[in-house]
Amino acid sequence: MTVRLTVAQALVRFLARQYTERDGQRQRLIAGCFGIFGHGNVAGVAQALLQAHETGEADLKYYLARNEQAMVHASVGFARMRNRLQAFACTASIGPGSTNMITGAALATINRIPVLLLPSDFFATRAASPVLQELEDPRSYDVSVNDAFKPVSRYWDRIGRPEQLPSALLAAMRVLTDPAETGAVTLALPQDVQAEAHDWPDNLFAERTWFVPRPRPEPAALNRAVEVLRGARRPLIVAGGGVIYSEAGDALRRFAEATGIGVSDTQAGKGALAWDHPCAVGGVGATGSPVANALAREADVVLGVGTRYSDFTTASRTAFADPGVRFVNLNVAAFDAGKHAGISLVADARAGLEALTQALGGYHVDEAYTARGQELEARWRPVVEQAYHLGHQPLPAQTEVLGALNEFMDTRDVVVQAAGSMPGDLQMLWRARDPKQYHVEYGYSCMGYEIAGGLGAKLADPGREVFVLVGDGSYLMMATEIVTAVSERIKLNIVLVQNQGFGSIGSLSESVGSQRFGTSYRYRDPATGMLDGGVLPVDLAANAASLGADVLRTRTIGEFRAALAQSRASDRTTVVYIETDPLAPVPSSESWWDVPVSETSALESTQKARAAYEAAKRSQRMYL
Ligand SMILES: Cc1ncc(C[n+]2csc(CCOP(=O)(O)OP(=O)(O)O)c2C)c(N)n1
Ligand SMILES: [Mg+2]
Repeated sequence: MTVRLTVAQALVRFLARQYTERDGQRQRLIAGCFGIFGHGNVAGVAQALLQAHETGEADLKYYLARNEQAMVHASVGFARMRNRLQAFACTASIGPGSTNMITGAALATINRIPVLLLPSDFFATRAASPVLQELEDPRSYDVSVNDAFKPVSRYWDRIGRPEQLPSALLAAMRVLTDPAETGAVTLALPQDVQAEAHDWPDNLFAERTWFVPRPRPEPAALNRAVEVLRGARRPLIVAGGGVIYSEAGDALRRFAEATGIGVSDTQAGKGALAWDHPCAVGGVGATGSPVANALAREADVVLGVGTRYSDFTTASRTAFADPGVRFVNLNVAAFDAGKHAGISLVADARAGLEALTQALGGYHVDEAYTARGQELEARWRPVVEQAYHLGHQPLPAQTEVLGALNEFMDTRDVVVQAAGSMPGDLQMLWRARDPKQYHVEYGYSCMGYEIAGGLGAKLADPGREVFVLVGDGSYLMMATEIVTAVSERIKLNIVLVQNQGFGSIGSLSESVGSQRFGTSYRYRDPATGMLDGGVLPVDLAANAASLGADVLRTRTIGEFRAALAQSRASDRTTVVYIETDPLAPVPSSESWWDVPVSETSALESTQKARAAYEAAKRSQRMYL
């Protein structure tokens, strides 16, 4: 039996009938479709979505985004909240609509989060070429702007003929649902092919379940890992995002309790173990806590679980300073498990931790070593308390805003952030109580992720309050999805932190000898020729109100706390606005990040920074 549908209609019908299943729980794989229509998809995918809705046949709920990059971010926020078991599709018109998604694709792939991208493409027949927005590469008519998705996609295909669709769809679903391979999946859809009819075998549209595996470690690899761990005197766990996606928090806690090994976390892994668990030692690496970093420096064995060991996690390969340090890497992706010449333990985080707990029976670190972690932690806690309640004047410190939010939030509430000075402050200071509470996108650290990602997180779990933290720079880059939130009546709490520019890059600039050059949003001063004149007459709170959000302006931490309560009580998207001092003090992570400083310079500030850089660089090492 066959059924006659256009390529776009077949695509939508297929996507609506895909499911994932893990641990006996089954859910739709493609939960909905974000989109922005143009001539590339208005007659193809748009018609198919409309028809599916009107007939009630294989509906795929459509959400109109305001920016294509943002809709990919929202999809990532969604899929991350759903532990990669569900994803969104994104349809875009050809040309700029499609290429706007490339940044989102890179973000998804780097964070290992599934998203299905459906950029439109120029005519496969070339009947009207060059169509509006077609690239026209004189070397080859086969090239389109969508080729630029290739390096940032885990699967890429162009559907030049209807017959190619079934195999492309199966490959796309496989990659989306494979925890080791997942990321952005791109199916470029020429606009004429979208509208072309074909007779499809009807079993293409049978409900299909993609079983998300929990691969167990190979026994020999497990033995190798156990041998190294049994010999460890000062081991440390680095818990990454993989622990959370695998829902391995309990397995991690049981492993830590059985062995007494301290658990540090990465940006993606924070919350895997509640902050106040006796084995929790806080964030590790360049923006981590001095507790985890002291233990990392001394560690003889590092057990990385579900981590990709970014430069922030390893402090650019200076965090682990013991000359004989060895790595055991439990990861579902062999690529990550093999890093730092570690013992590769390719497995699902939960299955792997359970196997390790059993195989390591009887092993426990020395009491003295446990006591050392607890002692460091006891000294660190008052430092956090102080940062939370600094009483900085006249403007509050950002750490006070984060502290007030941390103290205000319920266990199940979610905080969303991505770029600027906040991810660092958060990784060091945030006290996460639930595996889904801390949602900081720090694989791509993309300014503009915050509001869009928050929208996706809220769509994924409407029962949780979502608190988006966004700096003025990120806000200016992409506040667009406030409008989507308003039109969909999706309630977000947005904390807008105004510090007149780039607090983060300002202090980084200072540390590399570049004197905060070009990092504040100020008038150009005619006397200096630099952007260090007066404060601009820019009112981001008024901007947010103009986009349809309720806005609460606050000046003090007391007002801020009251506004948070008001925002939570409301059912409308609310922006809580507060101005902070970008120069307020922040505790030190006692760590380092490799940002190369000019080797030669006419500026004294740069020369000084270079000397410090060379000294720090000496402690960097290859883990071989
Ligand atoms: C899209 C993008 N462009 C540039 C950067 C580099 N960058 C990192 S943080 C930052 C400034 C962020 O400003 P803001 O949101 O106000 O946060 P603040 O640093 O003031 O905390 C910049 C430009 C980035 N991460 N993402
Ligand atoms: Mg700022």
